[in-house]
Parts: sequence; structure tokens; C-alpha cells
Amino acid sequence: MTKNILITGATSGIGKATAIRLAEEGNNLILCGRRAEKLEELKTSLSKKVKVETLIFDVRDRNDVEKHINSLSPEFKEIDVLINNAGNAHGFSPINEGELDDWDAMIDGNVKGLLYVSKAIIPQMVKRRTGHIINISSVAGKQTYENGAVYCASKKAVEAISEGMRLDLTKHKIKVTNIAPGAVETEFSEVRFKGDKDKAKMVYDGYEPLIAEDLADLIHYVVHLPERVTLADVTLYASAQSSPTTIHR
Ligand code: NDP
Ligand code: 8X3
Repeated sequence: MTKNILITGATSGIGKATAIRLAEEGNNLILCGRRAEKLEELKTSLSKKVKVETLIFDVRDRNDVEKHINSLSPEFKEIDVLINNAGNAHGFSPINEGELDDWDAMIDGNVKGLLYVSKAIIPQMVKRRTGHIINISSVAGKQTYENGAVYCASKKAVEAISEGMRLDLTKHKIKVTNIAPGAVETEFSEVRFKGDKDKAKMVYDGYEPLIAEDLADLIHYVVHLPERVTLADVTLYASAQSSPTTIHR
């Protein structure tokens, strides 16, 4: 059955790869992000296979989130699967040297943004007694590491929200899946290191990290499980990684 699937953070990395993978099954896609040209590019290529709508908004702007999700055409309005993927780390420094703007960006984007998008979509899922929410957390949400206190805190919040959503929404027949990836080579580290490509590259040096398509395959699997099955929580590591801070290079 064709599903309406909304993906936040579809302009790059995991979100983009997931859109491409899910288009293979003929699902209708609502692709969200801030970089309009990247969304348009993806829309042009995927529209050959499936119906695609794009929404350009910053998840941190609660009014904009609501306005854009409410603006969806009737065909796309009933969302079957929400993939809360938008998020980033900003900075990598001890707590005594952290930047307030970076902390705001992580807490407002990774936590409050996820909540704003969910709030705009959950009521119609409850009303229809169906739906699936997939939250992209991180191994940073399982274990805190040095120089990552606030990013880790934001992902621990995602873990708690996933648990809370599952407790509150299962009675409404809404599934909730929490996915915690380890290191995935995307634009993530370039954003974390504020455009420093050399520093970003070092994160993935000397081993084979996950690629966005690995996550897309997992999400594709999770979305297409039978109605009776919920994959509640999954951690995905590269084979060279054994904890958030242990990578065999
Ligand atoms: P990318 O940097 O490649 O992608 C991040 C996506 O999030 C982009 O599409 C970006 O879109 C979107 N985004 C970020 N901030 C906002 C915002 N304020 N409003 C709207 N969209 C936003 O990184 P990944 O694909 O790796 O990251 C996807 C998710 O996976 C994130 O939640 C990240 O924390 C998580 N993750 C990543 C890991 C990794 O090692 N890469 C490991 C564990 C978890 P745009 O800039 O166009 O708005
Ligand atoms: C991204 C993975 O280890 O850089 O969430 O925090 S890590």
C-alpha cells in the first residue's frame, strides 16, 4: 500500500538517502529542509517515480513548522510515516568552552524542532488510529562523550521522547521506532566542525564508517514491517565501532 511519508532533513545525508530508498517502493514523499535548491533537485529526480511535495522550513521555528505542515495539499495531508531526522551537532569542545549559539542550535533543533514537527502531525494520526514515527537519535544519546555534552544531551532527550511517545501513542495504534546510529559519513562532521573539511575527514579516517544508505536500508526495513511488528529501538554501528568512543582504525 502506498504511504505518505514525511522526512525532515531530506537535503543531505541520511534523510536524502532515505527518500531515494523509499521512493523505490512508490511511496508519496514530503521532503523537508532549509536548503530549497537541494530539495528541488531531489524532487526533480524522484518525481519521475513517485509523488513528491517539498516543505522549506527551519524546524526551530514553531510557527513556520505549523504553517508549512498545515499547507500540505489534501493528497499529502494524511501522513502515515513521520521520520524525524533533521538535526546536527554544532561544535566539539569542553563544556567550559562551549558557545551559547551552538547550544541553542542543538537544543532548539534536535529537541524542540523534533517536538514541533511531531506536534503538527500526531493529532491526525491519533484521529485516524494509525501511524508510525521514526526518530533518529544517536549513540550519543546512549552514552555521553568528552566535548559533546550538549549534543549528547540533545540526543538523550530524543531517546526519552521516543520512549514517552511509545508509552502514550501505542494505545492509539501509532508505532514508534528509535534509531541510534554510530558514525555515518555525511555532512554531519563538516557542520559540527563549522566547514573544516580536514577535521571532518579525520572522524572517518582509517576505518570504514557507515554510509547514509545503510541507514536508508534500515529505515526501509522498519517502515515495511508487518502491522503487528514494531522495531522499538535499534543501534547501528559500523563494524569497526564498538562504543561511541571506541573505533578500531
Ligand atoms: P547531515 O548534516 O548530512 O544532514 C542533516 C540534515 O538535517 C540536513 O538535511 C539539514 O537540512 C537538516 N537540518 C539540520 N538542522 C535543521 C533545522 N534547524 N531545520 C531544518 N532542517 C535542519 O547529517 P546526517 O544525515 O548525518 O544527520 C541526520 C540525523 O542523524 C541527525 O539528527 C543527526 O544527529 C543524526 N545522526 C548522525 C550521525 C552521523 O554520524 N552522521 C550519527 C548519529 C546520528 P538543511 O541544512 O537543508 O536545513
Ligand atoms: C553522531 C555520532 O558519535 O559523532 O550522532 O556523536 S557521534
